[in-house]
Amino acid sequence: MINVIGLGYIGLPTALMLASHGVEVIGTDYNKELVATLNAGRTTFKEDGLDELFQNALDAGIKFSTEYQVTDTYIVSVPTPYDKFSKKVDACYVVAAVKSVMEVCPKGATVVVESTVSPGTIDKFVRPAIEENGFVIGKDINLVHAPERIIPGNMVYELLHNNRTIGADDRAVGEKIKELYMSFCQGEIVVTDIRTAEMTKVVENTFRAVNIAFANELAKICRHDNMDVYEIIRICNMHPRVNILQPGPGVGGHCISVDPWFLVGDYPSLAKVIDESMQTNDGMPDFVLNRIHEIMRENGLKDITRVGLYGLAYKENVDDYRESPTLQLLESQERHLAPGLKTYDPFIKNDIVENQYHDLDAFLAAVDMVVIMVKHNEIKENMDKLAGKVVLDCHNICGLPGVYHL
Ligand code: SAJ
Repeated sequence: MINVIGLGYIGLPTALMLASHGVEVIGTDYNKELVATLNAGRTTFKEDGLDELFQNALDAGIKFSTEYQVTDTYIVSVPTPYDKFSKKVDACYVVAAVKSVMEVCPKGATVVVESTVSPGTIDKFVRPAIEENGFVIGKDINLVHAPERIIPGNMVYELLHNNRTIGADDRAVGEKIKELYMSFCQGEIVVTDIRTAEMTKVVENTFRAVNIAFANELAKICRHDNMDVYEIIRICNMHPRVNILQPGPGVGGHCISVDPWFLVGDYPSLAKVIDESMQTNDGMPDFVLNRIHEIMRENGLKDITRVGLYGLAYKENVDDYRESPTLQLLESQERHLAPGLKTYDPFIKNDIVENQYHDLDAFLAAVDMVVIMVKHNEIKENMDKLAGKVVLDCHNICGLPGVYHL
């Protein structure tokens, strides 16, 4: 039996996928409400194919509990926040979960850490948490790091098809865990050591962050001299060895906007390009805010409360708003002592900010200017409703005449 610890964005789909492929699974989370919701037969977030996967897993006998189980294999998939000041990973949840596992697990058990951690975290924090219980790693407890790679918005497909990395001290243990993931994963699974697995995961997200920063910097350069950044990127990308990403109103989510900071925090004098890139991305909401004020002036609009931000999620078609550029922009606007911007997001049903609407038509009726912060399918399908509004399209999806861009 596998005990999956942490039933959030990664742990839950992983647990469901294992259970749907014939593995006996019990999912554990310390959040009683979350466990109760799952036990009542409801998923806790929206994702393509997740509800069907959930049903398959229930049919296969998956169970959810707040208790850690006595078994031989644990997958730990809990959050790894970062400390905003030191830029270092905060491994407290991983360490707490591993310590709780140590209280119940028998000798010979394998602990797989799936949570993303910065290189060296397992040596620095996880090994001591195991050893302080008197366990000898490699003899009493096997340790594995298997960072996930799935992308929110396409998680179920990517769980099945992505290649994976497994880091282990002992090759044979790595191969055994590889077999477990092969119960559902159709991609290639590489077995390596733990430090390499830690580093590859952070480097992958850093690669993307740096490339998005490059696109964002191009957007700023092009804005400065009134060039069309989208047309320039489109043409450059016709070169066989150029593949530039898209500029946007900022970089959110709990991965690309966080993980690269681990490298800056740990190697401040070496990670220069990464540091600059992260600052460029983090500066985008302020860049958008300046554009809003510029465009308001140009159109004689004086009332900030008649400006609406479309989208609160960190990216399109997901309901996750962690580190969302819209929230960053709202914070910035409030620092300028002029709150009042209106917002709306079809995926966010609860009230998370002031002046938030829950109906597209009501939102549009309340504003003269719309800023497209997130390219949800809903707005793409309702472009005609933007007629007559001043529009700042941060994703170049509008195609309407007179629309403003980054
Ligand atoms: N974004 C841009 N321009 C782009 C692409 C993205 O501004 O061209 C923005 C998005 O709008 C969003 C942010 O970047 O705000 C991040 O979105 P994303 O879709 O690039 O990535 P995430 O954070 O949802 O998922 C990433 C993925 N990592 C890589 O692609 C290298 C995913 O595979 C990882 O599993 C995930 O991080 C994670 O959990 O680490």
